[in-house]
Amino acid sequence: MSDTDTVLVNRSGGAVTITLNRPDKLNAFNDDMHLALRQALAEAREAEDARAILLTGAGRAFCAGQDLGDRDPRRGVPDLGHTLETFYNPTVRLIRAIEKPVVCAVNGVAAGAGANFALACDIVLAAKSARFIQAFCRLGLVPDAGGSWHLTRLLGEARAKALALTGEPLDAETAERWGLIWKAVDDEALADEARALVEAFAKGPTKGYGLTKQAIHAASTQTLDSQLDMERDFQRKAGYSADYAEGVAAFLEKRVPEFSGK
Ligand code: T3D
Repeated sequence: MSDTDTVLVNRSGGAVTITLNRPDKLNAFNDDMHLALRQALAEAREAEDARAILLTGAGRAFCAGQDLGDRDPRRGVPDLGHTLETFYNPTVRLIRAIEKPVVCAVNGVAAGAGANFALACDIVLAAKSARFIQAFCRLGLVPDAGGSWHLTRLLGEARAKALALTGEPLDAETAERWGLIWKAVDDEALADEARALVEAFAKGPTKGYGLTKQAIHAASTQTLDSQLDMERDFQRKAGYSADYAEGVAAFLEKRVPEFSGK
């Protein structure tokens, strides 16, 4: 790890903290940061002893979306469909597919794809001073990195359209009240609260968490009937896990469970 790394990775027990690290650019994405983030997420996904992930930003911002310095039209017109396919979409798909909790600590402004990467995570905590900005309309673009999907599902069409068409900043407390994020916390408490959450997840029943994520993801596209079948199948799998046996044993023995993640 060096100060010039665009993404910093820190492992503490089963908790992996991934920090976007271009603070001078408000952690805007260049190609290098895209690839480094994807590699860090993929490694955390694969490592059996990595059991929970925290994504956050260095400095005063979480992420200002695409680095617009790399999009100067005087140097040629970019194919943005290609950049979404190559850089943004694989990372959103990866975050959703990780069968471990992914927490996002939005430590400051989250704009454009930066806001929408946060929404792709499982649990979003934000500093009260943070703002979520669907900045795309200011550039003549459409919300990407899953934004049109997450905003609409989490907020409904009226609020999704208003945020996307006006580009108005949404403060963290309103985002919490509207159900866009889990919690807005005092700025000085954000890092500790996020770390505590991820450390708790890192000691939790990882297999059950993974299946829970999958079931909730499936819910928006399935009928109740199909969802009930899925719950039956997932519960069967969860019931065979070592963590289920440990959870029940700990309850019966009136002690705190020690989950292995298996
Ligand atoms: O292109 C594709 O591949 C398609 C995909 C697109 C995905 C997207 O994310 S499109 C949306 C891109 N992002 C934006 O439009 C946001 C642009 N930034 C802002 O609107 C503002 O910076 C913020 C609202 C985020 C924060 O405002 P403020 O006043 O707190 O900070 P600032 O002074 O504007 O920025 C501080 C520095 O960061 C400044 O650099 P300087 O002047 O100190 O050298 C600024 O230029 C730089 N910066 C901020 N955002 C970006 C950026 N540099 C490059 N790209 C940025 N996105």
